[in-house]
Amino acid sequence: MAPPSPRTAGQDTPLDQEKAGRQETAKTSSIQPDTMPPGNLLTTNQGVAVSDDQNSLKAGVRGPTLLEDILMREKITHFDHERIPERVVHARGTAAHGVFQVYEDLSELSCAQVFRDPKVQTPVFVRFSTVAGSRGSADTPRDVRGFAVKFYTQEGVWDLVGNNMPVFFIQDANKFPDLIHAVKPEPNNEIPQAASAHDTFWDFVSLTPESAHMLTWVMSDRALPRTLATMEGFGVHTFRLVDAQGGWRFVKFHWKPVKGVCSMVWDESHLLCGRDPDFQRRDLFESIERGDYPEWELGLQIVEPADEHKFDFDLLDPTKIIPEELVPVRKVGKLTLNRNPDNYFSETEQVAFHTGHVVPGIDFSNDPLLQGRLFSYIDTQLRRVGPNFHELPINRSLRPVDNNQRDGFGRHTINPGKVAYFPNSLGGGCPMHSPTAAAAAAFRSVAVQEAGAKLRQRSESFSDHFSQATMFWNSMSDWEKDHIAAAFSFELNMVVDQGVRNRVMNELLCNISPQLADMVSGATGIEVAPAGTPEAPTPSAPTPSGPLNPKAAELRSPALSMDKAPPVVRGRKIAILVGDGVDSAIVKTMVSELAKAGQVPELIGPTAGAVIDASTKPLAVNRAAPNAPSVIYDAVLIPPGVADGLMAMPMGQRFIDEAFRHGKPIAAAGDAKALLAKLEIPEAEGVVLGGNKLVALLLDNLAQHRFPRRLSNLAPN
Ligand code: HDE
Repeated sequence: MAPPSPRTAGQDTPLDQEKAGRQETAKTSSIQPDTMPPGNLLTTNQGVAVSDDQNSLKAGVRGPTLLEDILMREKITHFDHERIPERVVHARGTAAHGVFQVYEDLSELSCAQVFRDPKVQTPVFVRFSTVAGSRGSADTPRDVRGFAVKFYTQEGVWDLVGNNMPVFFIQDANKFPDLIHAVKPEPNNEIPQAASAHDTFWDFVSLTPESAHMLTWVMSDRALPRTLATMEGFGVHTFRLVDAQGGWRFVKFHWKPVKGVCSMVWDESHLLCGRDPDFQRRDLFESIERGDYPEWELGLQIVEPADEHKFDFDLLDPTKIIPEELVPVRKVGKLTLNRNPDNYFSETEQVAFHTGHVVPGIDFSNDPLLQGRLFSYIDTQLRRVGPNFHELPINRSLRPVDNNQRDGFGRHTINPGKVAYFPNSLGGGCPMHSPTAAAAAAFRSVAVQEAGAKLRQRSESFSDHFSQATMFWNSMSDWEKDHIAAAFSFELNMVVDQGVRNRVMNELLCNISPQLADMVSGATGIEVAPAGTPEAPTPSAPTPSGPLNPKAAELRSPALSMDKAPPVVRGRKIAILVGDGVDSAIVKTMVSELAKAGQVPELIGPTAGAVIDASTKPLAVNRAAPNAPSVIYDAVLIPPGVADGLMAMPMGQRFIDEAFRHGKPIAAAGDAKALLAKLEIPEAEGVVLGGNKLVALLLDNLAQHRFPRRLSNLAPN
């Protein structure tokens, strides 16, 4: 076969056409020189044209391959080195480009340029991740989600490396390797993948009472975000914002999703791990492609230095939140993700975050977890990506880098001249310190007074491990409590060691809430025993909790509950079940009404291709029912004329049954009554039967997201 003829100069490639109309930012143009669309002719890495890429160089057509085959050896060697070590945590991730813009000048809080000018759009790259799973694991296990934002500011790179939960399991960075060794697959058999439901994790946390608060979050539906666009983000630690005069305040960073916080139920996320392990990355990718850009508002909680000690917890303790009712979250700007990466490896995999990447105007607190992270991230990037990680296009600062660091693996920059030291006279003294006049533009640590004995000790002010866990529990609605208790029960029923089970019950759950302990006891058979009477001698926790707070039962923070209607209902995926004999005119109207309302309708038929409508014409479907599980949709619509066909179709029935059990809105034409009765679907909230108002009724119900009170038992089955 003749090879395809090369494109003529100036002709648009398919990639050029794909990129037309994309949003451009300073970062896009900065990485443009490194973005290489495919050219016309194959070359080696040295730019030498290749005449044959199909056959290796051999001594005779049937002879041995020659060591001299420079083409094959270069190609295979590069292939052998295609992987970099995966992240030790947060290996499974997905990312997008976007912009951040403040609503108003915040220079009274911070001299960082990113906060000062509401006209400036700062380019960002945001990577979302799970923590425990390997790179090839699923998107939707019960887990914390990473929410790492790289701001390419005019003053250098700022990384806000946060999570979708505002607290953490441990108070001191030195415990991190233990926590991760405990939650990762057990080292003898590498089981289980991406799951905390095993003995070593619960053993560790049962002896680490400071984990109690985080455990309530991780066992809640916050650990099962429906999409990445519907989860909150948090900087977790207390940081400092610094103004141009060197004045500073404490700050906690929040990301509030414009679409609201929506989660799945456990059974659904469990099923998704198998039915569509790429569910969340696909959702992010597709929503950006169709122009439904995920957005978050940046929120700040500001605490004046004089108020540092006015709370009944320590601001430096990362297992504590500042309840929003005590310090309101001020929304100061918006993050919009508007462009998918061009290449997963070059961008999403090689992006290297570091809590220590800050710009003038942002500084750290003494939170011992944050302090340890300041060491770990640079260390991990050196190991994972190499000493010149900052030179890779995705990591490169928009502001030119100028210093005397040289060489190392993969050095990109060619630094001419003989001067690579400071101070120097041979290079005219350059590069030199920022002049004092430009002091605000140079990084300076806040000159806070620090004095104290050298010691390894936890502050007494960190010792109340349970009050906020109790507050979290108290703030949940009835269904949220059911889900939390079901999650603890599921996990503890996976734990084999009786001592560990007892310890979690009696040393954690009983101290969080007797109600929670009772619910979990009923579902696991673990007895609630008076503290100190375990069956086996219990090793005591190395950092025991202080006395329990007698007022904890009264603590509440309504902002913590997810039992609120999402403010924006957009981009929901609606399955319209169709079959032969369907009224295609009605279906087309439904599709257009849903699309007009910003939703994503898809027609599901018994097979791929088309169904034959009532007037014997083909109606194209988007997917075949066996390949389109209900878990990937947010609601189901059963148009008129298909109920009889569905009655005979187990796959369709399973679809509806699952949607019901997962609390999703179901809208069915009147003739589906018998079908719903056959499936034992009662006239419950979120289930509507109707005629021509079906779409309107469905849209009303979509605004609720889910109807979790429909069934109390949502454990996997
Ligand atoms: Fe991380 N964490 N972490 N972490 N973390 C990493 O850095 C670490 C912690 C977070 O999308 C690693 O590049 C220590 C809290 C995110 O690339 C590593 C401690 C929070 C990501 C590391 C923590 C996070 C990471 C592994 C305890 C929320 C993914 C790969 C002191 C505020 C970033 C890497 C991305 C990644 C260390 C605790 C968030 C090993 C030592 C608390 C979102 O450096």
